[in-house]
Amino acid sequence: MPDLKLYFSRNLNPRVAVAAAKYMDAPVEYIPASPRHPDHTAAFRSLNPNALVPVLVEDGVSLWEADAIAFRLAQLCQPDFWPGHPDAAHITMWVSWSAAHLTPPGGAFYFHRLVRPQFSDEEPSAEFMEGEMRQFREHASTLNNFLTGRDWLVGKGPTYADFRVATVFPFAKDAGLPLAEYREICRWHDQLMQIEAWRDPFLGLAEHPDQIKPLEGVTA
Ligand SMILES: N[C@@H](CCC(=O)N[C@@H](CS)C(=O)NCC(=O)O)C(=O)O
Repeated sequence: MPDLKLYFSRNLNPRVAVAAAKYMDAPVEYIPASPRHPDHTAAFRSLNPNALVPVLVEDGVSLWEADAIAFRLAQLCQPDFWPGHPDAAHITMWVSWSAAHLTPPGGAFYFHRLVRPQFSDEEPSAEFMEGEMRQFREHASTLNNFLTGRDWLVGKGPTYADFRVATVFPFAKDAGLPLAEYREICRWHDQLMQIEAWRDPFLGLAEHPDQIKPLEGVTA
């Protein structure tokens, strides 16, 4: 097994990568990171030019984007979680669909209700949020209809499709997303929440330090 370091924060996309790594019991070292802290951004760009987490460093080589990280960890640890699944193309369909359609409007609510207030009072316009809500409802309906009569999105057990499509759902209540209106989504997500890696991916992981220290394992 290669040496694997997973840089994460407790936000939306790193949450998915950490949940996938935990679910597959991947032997990664979890390193809390704050790539947007002014003291860290320059150094972090040597790991990810976008200065974002998650990043997986495998034997010194960086891989960024939660989906690429889940794909690689599945290759190493549990191929049928994605690339080795007999319906891998369907899993990729959901990964792609959620990135293009469901997660952006859901993410707008996550960002403006939960993240942006931590550093800015500048509210988006009501028209903008209404448009995002319309988009969210349209795609949530698609998902809700598809889940009718199905336990999981692809095949008979959880795959990365379920994790990725559910990206914003753990935050739905606090972000003001009307998830309760979608019965099938609630049923499916309650089932996902029974998986400890999804329910509480950060369990046992180091907190982000109050005092920002030099970034572990990185030389700027
Ligand atoms: N497309 C990227 C998005 C990564 C991203 O936007 N990361 C955000 C968190 S959701 C980030 O690093 N923000 C700074 C932080 O969390 O400290 C992915 O899917 O991995």
